[in-house]
Amino acid sequence: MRTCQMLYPRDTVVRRAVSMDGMWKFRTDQRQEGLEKGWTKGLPGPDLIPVPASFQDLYTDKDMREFTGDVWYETDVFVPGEWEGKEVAVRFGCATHRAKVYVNGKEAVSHEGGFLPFLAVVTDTVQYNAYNKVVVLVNNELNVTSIPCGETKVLSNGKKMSSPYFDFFNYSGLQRPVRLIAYPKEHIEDLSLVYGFEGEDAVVHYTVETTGEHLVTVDVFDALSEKVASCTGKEGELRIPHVHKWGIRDGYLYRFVIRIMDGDTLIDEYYDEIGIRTVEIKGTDILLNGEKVYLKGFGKHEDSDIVGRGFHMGVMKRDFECMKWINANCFRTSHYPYSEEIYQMADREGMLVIDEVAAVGLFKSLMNFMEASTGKKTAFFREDTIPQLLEEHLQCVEDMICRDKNHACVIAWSLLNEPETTDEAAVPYFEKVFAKAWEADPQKRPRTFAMIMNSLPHNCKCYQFSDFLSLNRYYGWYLMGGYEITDAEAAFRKELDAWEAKKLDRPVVFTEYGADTNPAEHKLPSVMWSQEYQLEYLEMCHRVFDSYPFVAGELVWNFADFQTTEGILRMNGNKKGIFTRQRQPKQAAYYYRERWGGKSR
Ligand code: GCB
Repeated sequence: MRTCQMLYPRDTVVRRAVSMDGMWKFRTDQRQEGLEKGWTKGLPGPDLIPVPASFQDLYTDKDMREFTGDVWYETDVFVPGEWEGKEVAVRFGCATHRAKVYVNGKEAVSHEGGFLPFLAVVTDTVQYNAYNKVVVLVNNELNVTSIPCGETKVLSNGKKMSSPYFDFFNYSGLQRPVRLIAYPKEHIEDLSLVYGFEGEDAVVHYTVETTGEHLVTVDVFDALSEKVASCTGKEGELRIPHVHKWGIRDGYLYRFVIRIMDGDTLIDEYYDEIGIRTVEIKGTDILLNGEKVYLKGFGKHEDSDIVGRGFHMGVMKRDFECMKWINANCFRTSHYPYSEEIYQMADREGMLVIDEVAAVGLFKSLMNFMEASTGKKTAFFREDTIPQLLEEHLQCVEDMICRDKNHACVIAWSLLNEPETTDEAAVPYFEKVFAKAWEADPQKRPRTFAMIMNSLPHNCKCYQFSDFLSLNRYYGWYLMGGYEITDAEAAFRKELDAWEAKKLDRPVVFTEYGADTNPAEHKLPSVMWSQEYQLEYLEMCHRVFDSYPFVAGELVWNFADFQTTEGILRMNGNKKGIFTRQRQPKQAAYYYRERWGGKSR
């Protein structure tokens, strides 16, 4: 278990969190000579780049944008003398896809996986009251044993190139905030919460993990800072009278303050802002606080001009404003866990989130979403690389749930995107992944995975694992697009009839449907890629959704246009956005604003 590094860094009486964001030294390592040449002690060259950001779109040179291999970052950080006696660590929001961290020339940690936080504990390596050198070696190569999956090609000129098995640009680097943190030696490692309601009150069962045996206290404060409940012990029950439940566009948060006490002496203190709500599936309904909700919103990406996948507070704010304007209530963190600040914002804004782990590309193809439509099978889960991939996948599921389990906004876990499911060999793999999520989540939230076009009622071997079915469907785009759209609608209905006939008694959510649209293209009558066709396509899909009572949500693909690898199917990126990459509305956005504003299924 790597629990303690998942707590979001906060300042309290006995904890410190200092931002290390800013301009860092940077260097690509084409010939992989950095280690030999001693770059762990400091980088040659004057180049500086911002952290957090993806490095790819900052330069004007194509070799930099496409760079695949090792890149190095360096900064100096001052460690205050008064921190001596505490644990000291550098906390990375993420390093994509893997990293080794060196502090004052010594390796502090090595981490695999590009979308979750990790700590380099440096208590005994740093010099106090002095500047310390932090060097990070980041590698962004894709392969089939780490998630997401892909390949690294070597071109005839010797340069490497990323070939993702997925449809988003392989942005990488230090893309999220980095902080220097200090916390007590005996400390709080984890907090888990489970909610129930009794009349007007909430009953909150809590568990606190600490590294010692001193007394633990928990106090709960409402939004006016009035204490509303308290309890002692590592495990217990808190009763919050007249609870203000967290809900859609009603992001009411309580402050939970946890302390470790030695008599009157404070050993550790941590707090979190918590929304109290329940989520469950009942028959074909998704219930929030016991009431049926219909999910309206998007599959998103962390993606914007210049900073790529880098966390940018302005972009986050704009995205939430656009989602509220259009009357959305939900988004999926396709196709990886997002930066922690985004979940905090969703908690505050009362926005529902389906949290997805980066298990995308588990289908051996560079264009899986295309080839799958043709019914192609690849026997992905029969490869001998699968045990290693599974190990990594399970670790990421555990880390994601550990990081995000206390967010009210997270209503479900998406454990894979568009894996191959038509081969029996997938079944034992799925079994383990779904069991891991169940075991890791104290709230036992619904689990799902996003199903590719060829995972159909008659051939999908894995849908039974999902508490609600998540369908990615492109009838009328990849299949039977344009004037054939009437046949697309008939085929779409035929598939849904076949799901209905299975009497699954579970909700179905459309986690993807969409049509590429050039915002500059208008054409009457419509052609594919025009704004008019996007609307016709969406209206067709909605006619279908509205005819089946077990449909519990529609998350259109995508919130905004986003960058992908270049190719003949992508015009400088995927254009299925309802907003442009600059977050301006396409015509379809006004249509959604009306549909979602009025919809109460
Ligand atoms: C999918 C994938 C998504 C793609 C999308 C598309 O099925 O899950 O990553 O971007 O289709 O636009 O083709």
